[in-house]
Amino acid sequence: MTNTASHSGTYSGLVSFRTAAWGSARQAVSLENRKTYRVSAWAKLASGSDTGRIVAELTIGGTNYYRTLASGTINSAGWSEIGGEYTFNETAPITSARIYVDTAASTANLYIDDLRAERIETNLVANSGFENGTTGWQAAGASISSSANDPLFGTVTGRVYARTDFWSSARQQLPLANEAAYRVSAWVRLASGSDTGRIMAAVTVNGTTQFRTLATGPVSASGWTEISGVYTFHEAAAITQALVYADTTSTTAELHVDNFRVVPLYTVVKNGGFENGTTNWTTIAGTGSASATSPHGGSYTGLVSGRSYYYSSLRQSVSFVNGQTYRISVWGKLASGTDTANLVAQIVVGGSTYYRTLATGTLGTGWSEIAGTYTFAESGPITSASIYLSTAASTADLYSDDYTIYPE
Ligand SMILES: [Ca+2]
Ligand SMILES: [Ca+2]
Repeated sequence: MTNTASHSGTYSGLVSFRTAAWGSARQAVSLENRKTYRVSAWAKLASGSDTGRIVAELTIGGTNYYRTLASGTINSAGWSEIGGEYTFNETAPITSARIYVDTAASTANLYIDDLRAERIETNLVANSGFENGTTGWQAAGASISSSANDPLFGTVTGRVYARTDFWSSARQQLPLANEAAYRVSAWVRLASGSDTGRIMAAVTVNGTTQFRTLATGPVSASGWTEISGVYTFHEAAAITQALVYADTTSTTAELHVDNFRVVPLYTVVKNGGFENGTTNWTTIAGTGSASATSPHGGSYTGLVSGRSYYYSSLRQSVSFVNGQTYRISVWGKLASGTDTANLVAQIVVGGSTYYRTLATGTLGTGWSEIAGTYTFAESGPITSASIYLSTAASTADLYSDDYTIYPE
């Protein structure tokens, strides 16, 4: 540390005798895969000018990886801020991480100050609190404005008035994808009366508009309520356009809307719908295939035939983080009979193998969902894991489709 030059407070960091551009002061931090971070730092060189970088050194499965989180020009003339947002998209959980500021080429003495990294959610909705007026929003069957009456978050809220029908709303176009899951939420209040409020998506699929209810909740004039839920699109084809909005089910009363959030969730299961055949899957004690016979979603379903044991199944290696809560869903059916079915995680902790039932339900000859939430509470890190759908006793042919497991 030095007090000869600081951006704020009395001290700044000083890295001198730098033998390489990566010469830096590093700090161990906790960074999570699939999460978005807002990073910033102030930096200055003792001489010259160069690209300054905020870098994360990640350890994943014993190997180090380097990710440039943000970069910008820094020089000796004065303090410059480097900043940006970065989402980690690694193939496995980040087991440890360090963060630091370095340069692209310069080895001049490097001053750094106010290095920050904070986790933020990726909200796809722009101007989600209407603080920038109606920018990004379009009116459907109503007039829209931002209103300083009745503020909830910030200084204004969205106001949807002169509503001609229950679907009259402020809408925003978002890049939503089929077979992807989203956590949606919005705060809503009516100017009068009460009703059921909805968060809706009008999605264009094969040239036709489909209306999907993403979440519902009671709304009224007596106070603000939050509508929230998690929704996964299972459309017949790709979504080519999507408009998201909050509406009601019958009233045309004026609607106030604030903090509209649509956050993408990332399933840890790959090819969970078997649309890429049995890629990513292996079969235990049976014959696994992707069958085109009455899939639950898309064109194919997983099928295990010739099952010699109740645990005969399609399996996939996945990454689980101890302490993390996961939202689980899989659809299954049997070729005959009924039985209890369990979505099981086989995990390795401290060199020992354990079996955890993530969700349980009953399967028959029609499609049923096995769903729930599960939080791992192990004695140490989960070093490897696989998941599979098992029956309790039946050895009938087992169909399964649309596996999703989302970290909450
Ligand atoms: Ca607001
Ligand atoms: Ca499928």
